[in-house]
Amino acid sequence: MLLKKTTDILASEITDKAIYEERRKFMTSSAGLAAVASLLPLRDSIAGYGGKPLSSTKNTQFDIADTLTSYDKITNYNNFYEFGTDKYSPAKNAQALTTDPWSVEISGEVEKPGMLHMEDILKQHAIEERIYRLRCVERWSMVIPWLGFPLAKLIKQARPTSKAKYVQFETLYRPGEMNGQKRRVLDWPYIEGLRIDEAMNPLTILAVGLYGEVLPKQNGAPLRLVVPWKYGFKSIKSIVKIHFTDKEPVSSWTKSAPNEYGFYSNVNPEVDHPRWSQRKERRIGDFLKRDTLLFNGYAEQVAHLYTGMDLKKYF
Ligand SMILES: Nc1nc2c(c(=O)[nH]1)N[C@H]1C(S)=C(S)[C@@H](COP(=O)(O)O)O[C@H]1N2
Ligand SMILES: [Mo]
Repeated sequence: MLLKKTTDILASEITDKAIYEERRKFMTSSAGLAAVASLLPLRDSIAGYGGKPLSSTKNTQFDIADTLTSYDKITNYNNFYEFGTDKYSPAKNAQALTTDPWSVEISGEVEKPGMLHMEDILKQHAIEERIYRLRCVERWSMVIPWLGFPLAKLIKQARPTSKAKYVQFETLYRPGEMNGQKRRVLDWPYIEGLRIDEAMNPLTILAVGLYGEVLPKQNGAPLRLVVPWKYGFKSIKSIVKIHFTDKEPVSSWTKSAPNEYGFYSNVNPEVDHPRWSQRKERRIGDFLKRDTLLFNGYAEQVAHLYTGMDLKKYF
């Protein structure tokens, strides 16, 4: 995500340069040869990156043929504004976050509001591995082997009332540990929202890990949303509150720039961002750009949610 216009241009230039430099270094170093192995498609759970292992069952229902992005890229090139506005700070700064103990408040239009403890969440839900694309609104994308479970399972437990039309999510507000929250780059806490049917869609998961291990802090430990057909910013990290409501939530990004970031934020090559086209994207690790797919390639699973809606109006 990007801030103001001038910072923006700067941020994307820095990003391109960093990728280029890194690539150049890679091409000319002896590490290049060894790293070729990591370019081969990895289709099995791979543990052993130093984090706490987490057992899971593979769910191949949504499998895609894309090559996985490396663990190194997934965990060192992040957007997590609570820990800084550049891509490289979260990997370092997020280590200050206390993620245990952790609990999530369930509130609003539900029959069973209350506090859920992270240990109980992990005990109650079978963890699956699912490989999903993630497309950032900034025109880069990754392929990530998540560990998680369908959000629908947690929602059903909470027993939403008939007034629960939307779900609002909130990230932790703890400026003592989240150094980025000392600056008002966004209106903290970070807020996101989904329509209840989007939240219940089988593709929508709460992630608790990646690459066979507990979620690294920079990727949103201990619990984050993953909504693969929407721009990356909808996939809110380090969730502490899930609130059910009859009103459309106003997300932090919509609040900061309503003409740029709408409630839906579905990946759509036909709907330009006011300042750039969304037709192409750079898969992190690739040199050439590729075409962006409608709903990030998940149209078959989710297009029905938007039948009859003008996607340019409801962007
Ligand atoms: N709380 C919070 N969640 C967040 C963000 C953030 O700044 N704060 N950034 C979003 C954006 S813009 C993207 S692209 C994804 C990045 O997820 P990743 O770092 O795991 O790839 O997280 C999203 N979730
Ligand atoms: Mo993003």
